[in-house]
Amino acid sequence: MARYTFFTNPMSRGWIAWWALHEVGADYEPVIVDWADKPQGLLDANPMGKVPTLVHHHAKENGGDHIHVVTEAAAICHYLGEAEASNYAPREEERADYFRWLFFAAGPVEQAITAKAMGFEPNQEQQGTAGFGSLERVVDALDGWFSQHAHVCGERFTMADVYVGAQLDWGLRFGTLPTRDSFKDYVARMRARDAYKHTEAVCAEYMPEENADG
Ligand SMILES: N[C@@H](CCC(=O)N[C@@H](CS)C(=O)NCC(=O)O)C(=O)O
Repeated sequence: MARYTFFTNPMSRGWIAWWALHEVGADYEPVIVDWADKPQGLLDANPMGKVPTLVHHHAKENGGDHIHVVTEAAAICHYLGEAEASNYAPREEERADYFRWLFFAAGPVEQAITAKAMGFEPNQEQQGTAGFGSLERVVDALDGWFSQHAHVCGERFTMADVYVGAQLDWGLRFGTLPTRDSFKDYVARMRARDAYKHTEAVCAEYMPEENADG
């Protein structure tokens, strides 16, 4: 049995965890989820029935014989960095930037993009209550950071770049984020990574035919 069972779908946020699995070189078995007929194994692991969902099998021979379930793409990125003892987990001096932007991307960035896509734009008063403020403020904050830093933690790539990079990548690809030079440069660096390119190739194999070219 593979070390991880990975519930995913090629047309989903599962892509982020897929990329993370490849960055750390994890041993995993993908289970492609049909939205209309979700496998019981997914529903048992995650009552939300959402992907990505990762099941970490701890083998008896390693003193284990139990599983750990990790959901939420951002959590999966970090978990894999630690569990696989990856060089991409944050170092002591990187933790502030790492957690700050990882949580910023999973919270305010995701909420701001979703709210706008669904037709909700908070007025001035509502911006004080909405955790993301407004999409413009979120975008300016990210632009400010990536105009000064090559990665979330500066010079070095970490697992936070998988999540933040995927958010910006998708934002530019689908036009849900405005184009800024800093975003384009950062995303180009992410797309040039071997694990990113490998994920594109692997994912394409599972893509339904009508979406395979685009
Ligand atoms: N907060 C979750 C969101 C996961 C999510 O919404 N996944 C969607 C696909 S992108 C899904 O599984 N949708 C199927 C459903 O809700 O039934 C994360 O960041 O991983």
